[in-house]
This record gives sequence, structure tokens and C-alpha cells, in this order.
Amino acid sequence: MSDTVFPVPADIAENALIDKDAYRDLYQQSVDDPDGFWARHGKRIDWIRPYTKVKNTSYDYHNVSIKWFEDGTLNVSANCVDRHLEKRAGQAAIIWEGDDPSEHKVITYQELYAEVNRFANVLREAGAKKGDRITLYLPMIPEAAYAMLACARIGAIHSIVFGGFSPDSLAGRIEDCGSTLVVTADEGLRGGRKVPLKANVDAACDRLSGHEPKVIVVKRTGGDIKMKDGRDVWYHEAAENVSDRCEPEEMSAEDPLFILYTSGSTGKPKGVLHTSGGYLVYASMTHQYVFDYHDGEVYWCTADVGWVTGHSYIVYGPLANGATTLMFEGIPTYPDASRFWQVIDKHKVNIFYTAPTAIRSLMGAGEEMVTKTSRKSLRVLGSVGEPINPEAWMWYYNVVGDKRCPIVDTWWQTETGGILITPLPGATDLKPGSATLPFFGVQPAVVDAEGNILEGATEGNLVILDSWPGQMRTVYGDHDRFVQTYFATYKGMYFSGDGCRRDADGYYWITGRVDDVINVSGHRMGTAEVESALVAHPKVAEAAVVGYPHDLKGQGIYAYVTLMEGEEPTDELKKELVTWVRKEIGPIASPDLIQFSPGLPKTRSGKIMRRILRKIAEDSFDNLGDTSTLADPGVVGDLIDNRQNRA
Ligand code: 6R9
Repeated sequence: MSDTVFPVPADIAENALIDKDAYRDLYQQSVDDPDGFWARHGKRIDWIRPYTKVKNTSYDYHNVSIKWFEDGTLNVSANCVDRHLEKRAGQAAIIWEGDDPSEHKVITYQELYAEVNRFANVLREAGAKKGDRITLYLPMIPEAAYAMLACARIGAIHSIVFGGFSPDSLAGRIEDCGSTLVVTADEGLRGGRKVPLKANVDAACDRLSGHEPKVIVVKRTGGDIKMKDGRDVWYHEAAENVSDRCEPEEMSAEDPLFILYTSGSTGKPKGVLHTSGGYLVYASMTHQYVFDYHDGEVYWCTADVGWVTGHSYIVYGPLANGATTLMFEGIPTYPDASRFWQVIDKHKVNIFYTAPTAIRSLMGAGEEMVTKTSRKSLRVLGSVGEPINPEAWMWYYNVVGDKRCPIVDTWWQTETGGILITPLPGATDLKPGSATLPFFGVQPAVVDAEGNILEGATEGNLVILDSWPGQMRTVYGDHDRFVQTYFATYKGMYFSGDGCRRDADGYYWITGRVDDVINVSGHRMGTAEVESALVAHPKVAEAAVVGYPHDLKGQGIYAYVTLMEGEEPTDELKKELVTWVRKEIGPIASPDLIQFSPGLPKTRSGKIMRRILRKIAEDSFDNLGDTSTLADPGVVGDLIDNRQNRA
């Protein structure tokens, strides 16, 4: 790892919202007196009825409960739209850049107001009301933001499902939260290719037992799709008959804002639940300070709204701040690998936030694709989703940022709602590969396997000792799972599932997941999910899935598969299994390598020893650790002999 330090650039420090002294002072206040600190900063958003209570949280294993600003009321959409009309009606709220470079659109705050109100009325017309769950399965078009804010306006809870998920995954998520309404588009468009969103919704609805949600369809491509009478309506037709005024619902701070499904180490994806007041305070505050956002700047986060990064840092954080947020429909390599940098020049982007996997893939396309563009508008760069390797960091810094722009390497999770560990551009000296220091109010600690807090320079598991306003409140419909997943491993602490190192300067270096979650191109995947998809195939008896280091994706998916008696281990069958998993979960879950293994290493009680499988997948055969507890130690030798890329 690199230990070079990149000091805060003088010009950035001079104009920054937070400099070194301010960071130190505010951080100290935030941990010495969380109530006082958040009582002041909660006021950054508009409340209908101001809160008198601030923090009411307990990490006690027997009584985990998280409430912030609980007696305040507000409406999130009014905070993201209405309150800016006085000063910013004519300012761009969203700059939308289409998949095809010839298409873009600027939506002012005034226009956003009309669109969100209209969308809210269409939802109401379709029967949606406060507390209902609405599933959004949309491409990266402005309607995705309108739909989110429209839900917030009427007090409905949105659950966004990434467009890359299969009908099965979509059906599972619709069912789990009991959505009464699904909003989709005819087709999506990514890299010139069409994504059959409506057809996937049809297939998902066929799999639902019990209830049939209504479906609202936004026209994106005009492609040929089937509309089901009595169930499906076109958005543009429904929108003709409604007014463009819809009074925002008065919501309690702790009323749910959204559910977002995310993978864990066991079982089905969990519905992470975020509420209204604390989430918005935290998303907006981190957006402003982490990116040092100044009024009038153009900010671009390349995530999809199907992930938490899109929720907090394309829509809610930036719009709550009255920012101009760029929304990109396409992919980094279409029409060619210069696209990001072209878009930066086209819209004079000042702040750019992307994922290490995108950077690594663009590094491969050569510097010329970057250097032929100007990028003079850029001021701050950001990274999120996985640890950024120092090589990618240096390329991002030197080539993309011309050695001028600080990189904020932001560590956080779906569960945390917003960024927890990160540099601030004007306050933090950078070390390539380190997420550096905690944001205000965040108290990270490093623990050993027994949960002892380790001091000084050390390495272990990353926990957070106390609550912050953006924290998830529960797993939808399963509070016990919330407690077991995050508060049972180390009693009294929030366990992140990540490992980390802390250096002598107190800087945090996230080393990656220590549980059975793998991070493929910044997308979270539970090994258990891929395994259960594989064993659902009629020819598969057993499967074990682990991550392994992958040059572009960060981690790849390595599947050990034991076939049913009598089945032939052929290359065709490998391909068939890959296609099968894509169909069951979605393309992001495609196994990169499949190794047919007649036996898997198991303990005498029948537990698969993944530690060993992980080592074999990493090609580190020398330190497999203790294999003496295996029921049949012989299988390990067979597995090594057949290690996929040597066989
Ligand atoms: C926001 C997001 C969360 C997991 C997290 C960690 C990894 C995210 C990171 C990072 C190192 C960073 N992660 N940011 N690791 N450095 N800057 O990605 O949420 O999809 O829930 O993933 O991603 O392992 O635990 P989510």
C-alpha cells in the first residue's frame, strides 16, 4: 500500500466549506455532544413541526432502537423541490445525459416541481396512499427521480429494484414488501442495447402468488410491449388527466422513506429501511461537505438509482441542497471509453463521483482517451463502492484530475444511508487507498474477533460505536434479523461486515468484507444467493461460492459445483449454469469461474469450509490453515489439482 501523502491543495483549502481546524472542532463537538451538534445541524432542512427531541438511540442487543428528531414533521419532496423555488426556480436541478450522446435534457427546479407534483397525482390516482410500498423498476431517466420524489410527496415508501435484476429477483422484492404498485418503463437503453424492463415486470407478475400490483409504464424507447387491460397504464396518458399540484403529506421524521434490498451473508436480500428526517439531514450534510459543494456547481455521480449511492448522492442529498445533479443513462464505454470525460466537458462538471471498477476499466483504454478532453471544470473527484487500489487512485489523480483535484474515497454502505469515513477536500491530506477519517458524528473502532476494542495502529474488524442520523432503522418486516445481522456479533456495537486497518495517523484503510458477501464491480452479492440459484438447477447437487481477486471487477465470483450422480462435467454445462444464474438473479451475479468438484471440504458436522475454498480460488495453496477437522481431508488435494485456470 502506498504511504505517500497528498496535502490539501492551497486553492481548495482557501475556498473550502470545511478546513483543517473546522474539521477538528466540529468533529470534536459532534462526539462530545451529539444532541447539541445534531440539534443545530438538523435545522439545515425545513421542518413543518420543528423537533424538540434529537437523538434517541440504543445499541443494546436486547433493545436495539434508533430514532432521530422523532417529534419533528417534514416532507422530503418539499425539501428537495418546493423550498428551492424562491431562489432557484430557473436553475438546473437535473441535467439528464442520455445513452446516446445526441440526447440530453435540462430540468429546472420549476420544471421538477411540476413533474413531481404530476407524478404524485398519478400515483394517487392509481390508488397509492401514505405508507403503501411502491416498487420502481426504471432506467436512468428523469422519471426515476420524479417517481422517487413523488412517492416521498404522498408518503408512500419506494423500493427501487436495479434494472439489471431478473424477473425472479424483482418478484421476490415485490412480494417481500407487498408492493401494490410497480412503476417501470417500456425498455431501458444502455450502451445502445435495449433492456426489456416491461417484459421483465410481466414475467415477475406471473410469479407472484396472491396479489397483482398495478403497473405504470413510462415510455422510453417506444419499443413493442404488451399492456395488460385493467392492470397496466401508460404514464403519459395518466398524466394528462391530473393536475400539477399535489400537497405534500406531513410526515413524521421516523416515517419510512424507502426500502432498498441488499445482499447479506445469509439468506435472501434484506429490505433495508430508511426513514425521513435523519436520513435527509445526513444525506444532505454529507453531500455538501464531503464534495465541498458550492452553489451553482455541476455535480455528477455516475451510480444507478437502483443502488444506495444513487438514492443519497444523485437524488436526495444534492436536491435537498439545491444543487445541479447530473443523471447519466448510459455506460462508461459507449460510444467509446472517452464518454465520461466528454460528458464532463459538455456539461462543465465540477465534481465527479464514480466507482473504482469504472476507473480500472477505463485505465485499460489508454490515457489518450482522457487527455484528448479538457476536464478543466473539474475540482473534486470521488470514489465509492469498494476499496480503490493505489494504482487506480494514482491514475484517477494524475490523468483524470491532472494532479489538481483531491479524491474523496468515501466508505459507507446501504445500511449507513450516507458516507461515514471519508476525506473532506479542504481538510484532509490524502493517502491513496485510504478512506481516511470519520465524518462528523461517526465513531468508528477496530475490534478483534472477540470484540475487544483495539487502540492505535492496528488491524481488525470495523465497527461503529454509536448511531448517526442516516443509519438504517430496521430490516423491513424483520426487526430481529436487523438485530442479529448488525448487533449480535459484537454486543453494543454496529458491525459493518468490513475488515480494516488503522495507521499511526489514525487513517482507516478498508480491506474488504470479512463475511460471505462479495463485491463484484462495486455490487454486493451474497454467496448464499448465488449458491441457492445454482442448486436450483436440476443437474447440480451442491455448490459453494466464494470471491477471488479480479483485475477489473475487484472480486470475481468463483463457484465450486458438485453435480448430481451421473451428470457429465462439460464446458457446455458450465455455460448453461452461467446462463441459469443470470436468469435466476441477474447478469451481475454471473459466475466468472466454475469448477466442477466431486467433493467439497466439509467439517464433520457438514459445514463447508469456505476459508479453504477462498484460498484455493486465490491460488494461495501454501497456507490453507488447519485442515485436520475436515471429514475427508483428501478432497482438498483434488480441488487444488483441478483449480479452474490450471485445469
Ligand atoms: C455505498 C455502497 C457496501 C460495501 C461496504 C464495503 C464496500 C463501499 C467503499 C468500500 C472500501 C470504500 N465499500 N465503499 N470499501 N472503500 N470507499 O457501496 O454500499 O452497495 O451497500 O456496499 O461496499 O465492503 O461494506 P453497498
